[in-house]
Amino acid sequence: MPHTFFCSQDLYESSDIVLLGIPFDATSSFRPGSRFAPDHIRMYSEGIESYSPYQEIDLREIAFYDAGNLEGPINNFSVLRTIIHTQVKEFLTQGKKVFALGGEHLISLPVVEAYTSVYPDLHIIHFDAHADLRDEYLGESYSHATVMRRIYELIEGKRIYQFGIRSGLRQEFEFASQFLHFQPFCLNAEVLRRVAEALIDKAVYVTVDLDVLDPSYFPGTGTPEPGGATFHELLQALFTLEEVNIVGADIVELCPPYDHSDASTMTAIKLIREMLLLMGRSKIE
Ligand SMILES: [Mn+2]
Repeated sequence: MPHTFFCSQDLYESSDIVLLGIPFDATSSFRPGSRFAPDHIRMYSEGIESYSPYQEIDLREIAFYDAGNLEGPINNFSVLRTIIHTQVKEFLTQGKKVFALGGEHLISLPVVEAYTSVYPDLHIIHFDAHADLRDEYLGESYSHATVMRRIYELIEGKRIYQFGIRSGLRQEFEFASQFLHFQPFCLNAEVLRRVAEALIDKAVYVTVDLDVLDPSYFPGTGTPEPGGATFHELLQALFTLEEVNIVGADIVELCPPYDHSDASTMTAIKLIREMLLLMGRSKIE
C-alpha cells in the first residue's frame, strides 16, 4: 500500500507544493468518517494516470511532496487548530504552497489563518453545497457548519467568493448575498471567468468541499445535498482559474465509508491531480 500520493517527489526541499493530510472529523454532525479520507486517497491514487489530457501536463512534472498526515488530538479542535496553524505557517515561510486534504471542512479555518498571516490580502474561492455561514451550530462556534463565517471574520471585505451553494438557513443566504460574492446553485463558468480576471494579481486560496458535486456523482460524503454540479462542471470551473495565482488549496469532506464502490474516492483523486497541476504548472511553463 503506498503511503504517499502517487508521483509525490522524494525531497521536501526541492518541492513547490506540500500535500498535507488532516484527518479530523470531530464536528461532523450527520455522517462522520472523513478522517479516513487522506489515507484512502493515497491508497487508491495509483488508480488513475499521472498524465492529464485536459491540461496536457503530467503529474510527474510537478514538484510536490506528500508530507503525510498531521498528528494531533483527533477530538480536540482547539489544540489541533494551533498544530495546523503552526505547521502550515512553517511550510509557507519555507516558500511552499500547501494543499490540505481533509477531513471535515473545519480544517480550512486554521489553514487559512496561517495563510492570512503570510498573505494579508488573501482572496478565497469556495465551492460547496452548504454556505457554512452559521454563527454557531449545535452550541459550537467552531464547526463544519460555521467555518466560512469564522473565515469571513478573519478576512475583511468582499474577499470570499462562494459557488454552488444550495443549502443553508435563510439568514445564511441573506448574509452571503449582502457580505460575500455569492453565486448560488450552479457553477457558472462565465461568472467564474470574470472572477478569475478580477483576481489576476491576487493571492488566491481555493477550498473545495466535495459535496458541491451532486450525490449521484459523489455519494461518499458526510452531508450529501441533491441538486449539485457534475464532475465536468466542477472541472471546468477549476480550469477557469488557470491564470490565477493559487497559493494554497484544500479538498475536504470525502467520507470513504459511505461509498463502497470507491467512485467518490476516485473522483476526489482526479480532482486532486488536476488541482495540483493547476497550482504547479506556472513553474514549468
Ligand atoms: Mn458542504
